[in-house]
Amino acid sequence: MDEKERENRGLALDRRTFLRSGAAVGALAAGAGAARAEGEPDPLITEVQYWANGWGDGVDASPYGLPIEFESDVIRRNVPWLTADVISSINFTPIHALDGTITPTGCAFERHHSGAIELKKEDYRLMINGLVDQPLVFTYEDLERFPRVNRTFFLECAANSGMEWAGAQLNGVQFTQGMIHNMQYSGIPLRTLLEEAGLSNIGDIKDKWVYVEGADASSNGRSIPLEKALDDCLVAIKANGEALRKEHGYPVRLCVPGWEGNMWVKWLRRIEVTDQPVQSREETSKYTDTLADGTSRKWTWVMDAKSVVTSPSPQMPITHGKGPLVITGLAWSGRGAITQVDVSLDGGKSWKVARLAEPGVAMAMSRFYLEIDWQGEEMFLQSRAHDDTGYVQPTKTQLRAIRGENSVYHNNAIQTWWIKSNGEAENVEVS
Ligand SMILES: Nc1nc2c(c(=O)[nH]1)N[C@H]1C(S)=C(S)[C@@H](COP(=O)(O)O)O[C@H]1N2
Ligand SMILES: [Mo]
Repeated sequence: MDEKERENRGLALDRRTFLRSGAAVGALAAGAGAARAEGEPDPLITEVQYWANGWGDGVDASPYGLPIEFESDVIRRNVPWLTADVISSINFTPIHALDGTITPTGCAFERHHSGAIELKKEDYRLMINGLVDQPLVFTYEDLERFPRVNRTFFLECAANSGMEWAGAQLNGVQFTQGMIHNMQYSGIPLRTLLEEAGLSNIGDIKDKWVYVEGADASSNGRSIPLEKALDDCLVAIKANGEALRKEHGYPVRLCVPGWEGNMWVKWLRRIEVTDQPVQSREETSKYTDTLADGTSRKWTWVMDAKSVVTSPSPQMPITHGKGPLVITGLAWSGRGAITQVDVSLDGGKSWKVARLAEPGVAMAMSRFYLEIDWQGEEMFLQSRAHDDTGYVQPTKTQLRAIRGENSVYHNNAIQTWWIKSNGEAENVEVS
């Protein structure tokens, strides 16, 4: 842009205006971390930069957009020692680097037991059989012709925070709480499809079940009470407005709102209505909680209320020095909506009520903020969620008193970050 063009666009500025206000601008910029002597002009303001000196990329440079290269560290990551190989595997959402509540599908965690399969819409079939009036098979096109709804839900793997039972272990909220994502699903209520097959001969629904399985080799079969299936389960064909990612179950997955991620069968292929649970591998030897005395607690389906501060946190140290600090995090409950989140700066001795970005939505994530004036003091930062059933997120000590230390799954304890005076953060436990 030459001087004339600037003038035409009303952008003409007297260079001396910049120089005169240099001191004030300099002071602001210094606060934001730029190393420059007071009074010195900021070339980012006074000089025409290369990005303003020619063409940017054309609109066709990237027909399906990817994040800009400067954000290349906002990616899923795994913990190499956690699973035997990359096929039977798990990775973690970079929740430390995200804001708002919707998880971008590209960086949303994945868990698959026998790898992610490639299943074309044309090859897709969904069977409903068992105690129905008329067994049915739906194609993908059939599903598209049923009335759809849009719902936002979190999906949390029951093993989220599982490595933290015995003590603080992994240094990063991505690894300690990142087996979670929150998406807006478009889909058909499972009730609609079950009613299409007909449930007139099944009697009392209270002692009936559906057994759901996927098209992958693991099948990931799970038994779900028919009552839940008829209540709010969704057969999802889109997430965040677009087709499901292959790794999230393309073309169709089941949503079981508020209940453990394992029940959210991907590549959904069959739903059998039964009069008893199948007692599959996934609901007996796995996803079961071992108590202090070695016995197992049967079926913990609902994910209890939980929250965590995502920033500052070990992967998000405070780098801007003293002064205004935005503390933020996520909260969710499988029993209903988040009504309140408290934040403690002193390891749970005292609490402040955080600000919810939006009113809580049942079985969906809430974002909270607490703005403080940080003067470089050490903090033991915690958050504590409340849901609309009155449930309050427990401390680790409270959880262990009931569950012992043998568990892997269903750890919804309060997380502590030790924020040091240099702004770095570490995963710790307070007693
Ligand atoms: N068919 C099938 N469905 C599956 C799985 C699987 O391996 N196969 N994994 C389950 C587990 S344990 C979890 S936590 C969630 C993970 O969903 P995501 O990969 O979309 O994060 O899917 C569940 N559904
Ligand atoms: Mo899971």
